[in-house]
Amino acid sequence: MDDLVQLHKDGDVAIITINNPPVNALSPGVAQGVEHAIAAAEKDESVSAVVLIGGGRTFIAGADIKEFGKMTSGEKPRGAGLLPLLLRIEDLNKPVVAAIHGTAFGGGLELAMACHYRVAVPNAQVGQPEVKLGIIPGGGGTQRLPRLVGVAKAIEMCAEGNPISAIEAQKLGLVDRLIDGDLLRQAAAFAREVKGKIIKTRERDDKDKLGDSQQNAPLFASAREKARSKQRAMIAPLAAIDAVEAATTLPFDKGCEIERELFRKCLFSDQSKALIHIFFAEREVSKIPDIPKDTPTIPINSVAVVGAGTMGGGIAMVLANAGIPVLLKDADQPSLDRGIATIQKNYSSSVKRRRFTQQFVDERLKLIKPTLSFEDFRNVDLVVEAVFENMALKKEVFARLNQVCRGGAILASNTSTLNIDEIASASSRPQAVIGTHFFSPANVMRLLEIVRGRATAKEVIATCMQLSKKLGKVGVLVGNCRGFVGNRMFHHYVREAVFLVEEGATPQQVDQALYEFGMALGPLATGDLAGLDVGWRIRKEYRHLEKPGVRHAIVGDRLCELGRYGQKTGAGWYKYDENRKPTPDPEINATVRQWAVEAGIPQREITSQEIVDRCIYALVNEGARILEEGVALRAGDIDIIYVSGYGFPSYRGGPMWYADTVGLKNVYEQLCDFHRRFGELWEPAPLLKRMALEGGTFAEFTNARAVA
Ligand code: 3H9
Repeated sequence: MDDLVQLHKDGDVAIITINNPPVNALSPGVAQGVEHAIAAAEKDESVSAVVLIGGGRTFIAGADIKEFGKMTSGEKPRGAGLLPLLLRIEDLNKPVVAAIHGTAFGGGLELAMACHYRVAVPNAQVGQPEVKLGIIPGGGGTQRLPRLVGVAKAIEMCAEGNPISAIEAQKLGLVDRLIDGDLLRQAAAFAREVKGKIIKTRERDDKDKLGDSQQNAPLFASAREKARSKQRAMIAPLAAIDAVEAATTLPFDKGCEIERELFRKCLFSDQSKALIHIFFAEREVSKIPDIPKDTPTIPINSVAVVGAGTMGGGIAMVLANAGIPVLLKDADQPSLDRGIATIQKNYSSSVKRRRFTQQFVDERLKLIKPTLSFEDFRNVDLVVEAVFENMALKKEVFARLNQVCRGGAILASNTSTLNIDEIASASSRPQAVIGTHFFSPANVMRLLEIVRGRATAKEVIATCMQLSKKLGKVGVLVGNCRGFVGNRMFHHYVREAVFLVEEGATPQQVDQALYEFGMALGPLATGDLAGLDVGWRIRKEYRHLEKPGVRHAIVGDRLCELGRYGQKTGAGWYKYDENRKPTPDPEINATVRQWAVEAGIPQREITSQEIVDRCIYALVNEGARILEEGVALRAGDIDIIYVSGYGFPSYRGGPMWYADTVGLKNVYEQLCDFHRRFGELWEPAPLLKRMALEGGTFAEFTNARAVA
């Protein structure tokens, strides 16, 4: 056969092995290779059964996602499609057994379902994750899956995209046998058991599990309702539900036609392009040009966290959840006790919500050891400082760490805005110092900004990048500047949100417009959640840097002066009940309006479009400066930061991808208009201007000096 697919024989069983590392995606040539092997097995009279298996670490992770971009840009598809192969296998008069390890995802599961039997190792995973890429299964998955697992489970798997274990798959009837031990040998033995028997009903003809319209109607109705609320504004989940519904009302071939149509509609949508961009960008973030994959790393077997507040406690939980012992330090016993009590409370609510079992939580809690003494830090491999955001205090901590920590230990700061080089200057080993900026709540948010200081050693960076994966985070390397990437951009976004309120919009109007754009939470509600005093304190610290004559917001400070810090004080832009449920506060809206009028700010009607454009383009313009300065490695890195840390809708691909989608020329023209109307804060970033005038996209932009 060829390189991608091999055929060999084990007695009377033909073994077809797919070898397309790293994940055996169905790249051009794979389907043909399998088809040739099937044809050869059919012709060979000494073959009585076939096993289909993946070489390397997995069965088949699905269609080759790289090919989708080519399809939508009009390139002719290379190689045969998957559908004819599936029918060919199903029609073969010798039993075909799919032997699954690793993952059978997307087209991989579709291929397995077209086989007559499936066996799997218990830790294998199977699923139809296509919706996460903004598409739906396109190889009959929405038609065969309900026939195998029933309508309710098929809707869930196709519309939500989460995989299930082989153990669950066996209970559902999707896997025929679980195999402990040598998968290939036992799959061949299974094939011998079933050879010569009447081949199990072809899945496409089987209707037993499809239910009737009366049973199914409430399932589809509730699935649609759930998709509309949990996967807000996304088209693929609803399309997946429509396709599964077609399986219940139409013959198999017609159902496949409907699936195909919906698949194409989704594939050619902006949402799918954005989500595929996010898929690859998330994998790209770990590639750092001057830090090769084989850079040595430092084993992290124990960690200390300084500061048992909200962030420190959350970071301790993240580490413990990954099985790493943590020392949690605070300055005095009451603060430490409060920190530990909060951790216990958070864990018990996870048990109540069934996220963790009691046993898991008990084990994690044992890993977190409270301490009041830096002396206990002598043997730890990593320290994460998470004290109050104050330079003098941080420097004091780093000077102390320098005294007590062993040589080779990593000294990390969870600062969200401060200069990492200045923090490092408090120690005599700046090469060991790095920023690890977790996002609140640290045990929930996926983003970890990893801040490279001037002297940070490559091993230290490689170790933190590796650790981020172990912690279930997406680590993004950024350069050192005030606010790094995420908060530096966010500052501009919130600035515009507050300006809009000062000019006549209500906080609710601003938040609603951005929520409808797709943000998880509006900027003002986010401020209330994070605490308005945080920004207030920072603004006061940096007030001396404000340029005279440049507009700065006034009403945010005035709210804080009234003690309205947000959720924690029961009032901010909104008022909150004891369960922190927000309601608009007409009184404060009127007061804010009065402050703005007194400050001489003209009042007017503001549209949702203006709210979205001003807030999102403020992000984009600053993102362009960040890219040009090399504070981020790639536009995709900024997108990942925003999607995984700031609630930016993944189906819009992140702010930089969104700008590319709108067209940089259009964005630039809008920025010029804002510049004319609102002054120098809107001066278009030079990179954006250049690209708008000369052509180009952020996605293509590279900066050889970035984050080096
Ligand atoms: C589909 O099947 C549609 C059908 O219904 C239609 C049929 C007509 N294609 O994630 P990793 C690359 S849609 C191309 O770091 P892990 C990935 O980019 C597809 N490339 O490893 C990376 O490359 P690099 C449905 C792929 O062990 C490398 O493999 N399937 C694909 O952490 C390693 O990836 C999915 O959505 C692919 N399908 O996780 C599954 N998959 O080294 C998507 C991976 O250059 N894949 N690559 O950066 C995954 O969920 C994870 O990759 C997986 C492995 C769990 C498999």
